Order: sequence, then C-alpha cells, then structure tokens
Amino acid sequence: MREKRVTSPYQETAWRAFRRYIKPYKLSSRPRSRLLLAVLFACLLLTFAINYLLSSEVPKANLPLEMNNFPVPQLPDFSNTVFVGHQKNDVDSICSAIAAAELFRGVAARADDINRETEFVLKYFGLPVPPLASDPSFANHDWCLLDHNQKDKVPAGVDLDKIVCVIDHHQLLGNAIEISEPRMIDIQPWGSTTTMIAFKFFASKREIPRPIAGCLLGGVLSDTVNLRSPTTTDYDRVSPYLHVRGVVIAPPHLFFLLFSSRWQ
Ligand SMILES: [Mn+2]
Repeated sequence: MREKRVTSPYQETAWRAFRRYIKPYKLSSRPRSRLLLAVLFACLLLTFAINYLLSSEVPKANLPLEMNNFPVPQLPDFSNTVFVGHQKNDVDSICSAIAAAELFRGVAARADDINRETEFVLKYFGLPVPPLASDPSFANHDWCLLDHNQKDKVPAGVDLDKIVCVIDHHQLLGNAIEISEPRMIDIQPWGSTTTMIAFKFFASKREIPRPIAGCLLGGVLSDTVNLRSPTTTDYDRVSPYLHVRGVVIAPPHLFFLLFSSRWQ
C-alpha cells in the first residue's frame, strides 16, 4: 500500500531510509506512538506546572533596614476566646489573662477565688475581677490557657477540645494537656507569663492601657519576687518600660505594696 504512494526519487530515498533506520524500532506501531505521545504530553504538562510555580506571584516583603519600621504581623483573631490562668490563681495568671484578653480582643476569666495580692493589684489599677471560667456564658467559646500547661491545673469549665492557644513559662512534662490540632503554643523560659504578654504588646506596637500596664507590672514583680528570683531573665526586666507606659508607681514600691498585701 505505502510503496504505491511514492511518486518522486526523493520520496523513494526517504522511504528507504525509513524502512532501514526507523521501522526496525517500530516507532510507527500504534502502542509505541501512543506511549510517545503520552510522554510528550506529560513533559508539556510538567513544563507548564514548573513554569506556573516559578512565575506565580510571590508577595514582596520590601523589608526596611531599621527595626522600627519592621512590618508588624497581624495578631490572630481570638475575639471568641476566653483567656484563663491556672487553678489556685496568682497575680501572674490573672493579670496575664486580663492583658492577653485586651491584646487579642477576647474575654478574661479566672479559675477560682482571687487571693489578697491579686485583689490588691486589681483594686489599685481599677480593673474588674474577671468572671469564673465555669460561667455558662462561655459555653460556646474557645479557650486560651495562660501560665499553665498541665491537665490538673486547667480550671473547671474549660473545654479541652476547644483550646486554641497556650502561653506559659513552665516546664513541659508528661501531664501536659493534649491538643489534637496545631495551635498557638508559646512557652518561654522567662520569669513570668505577664512578661510574655508585655512583649507581645511591644511586638504588635499596640498601646498598653494604663491599668493593663500596672497589672502586667504586678505580675512580673510578683512571679520574679521583685526581679530577685533565680528564674528572672533580662526579658523580665521590662518593668521600666511598663513604668514608662503609664504606671505611676515605681516598681520597687509596687512590689512592697504587693508583698505587704499578702498579710492584710
Ligand atoms: Mn507564672
């Protein structure tokens, strides 16, 4: 059949070359050419995919050199989240919950009755006592744990399946809470959780309201025993910064009042 189509000597030569060099490889046989087409098509697709990946729009950071102009990342949306400290609460756990609720625009709660020291701090800086974590109005809220990560310290009312964040400065042992999804877990080897919240305020460049700054300062001084405990780090020496941000009382004086309020 094919030989009959040959009409010129050139075609004759080409046909002979085909029979001699190409036909032995059976490239013209149907299964082989389908495979060849499939491979070519796959290569084409791969080229398009690679080209797409390489050319896709990558947002340009345009980073300035000065830290002052460093882009501030957006805070996560924790507006439906209750911030709560550990059972047998202290100034650090109550004030870090109040300040974190202010920073992330959520709600603060407490695990149980506040002690005298905490009562003094809240009164001194004019802050309301947060409601109990077991308050029925928190039923549909998410939870953020402050100043603890151990199961046995989680306050009553907290739904362990709805924990969206943990901010803490304690060791992570076998009795830590289990969270089945990746969440915001921030644990630093610092002297207090309030120090961590203070730094989150600084990093987000949010203004710290005066009562919140006072509460944070109280938490730092209480947990670090006036910056004298061996757990104190340079990060905890934020007191002057909090002091500058509107707290009118000098840190040592506040610590003296805190300390003496325990026996009142
Ligand atoms: Mn603490």
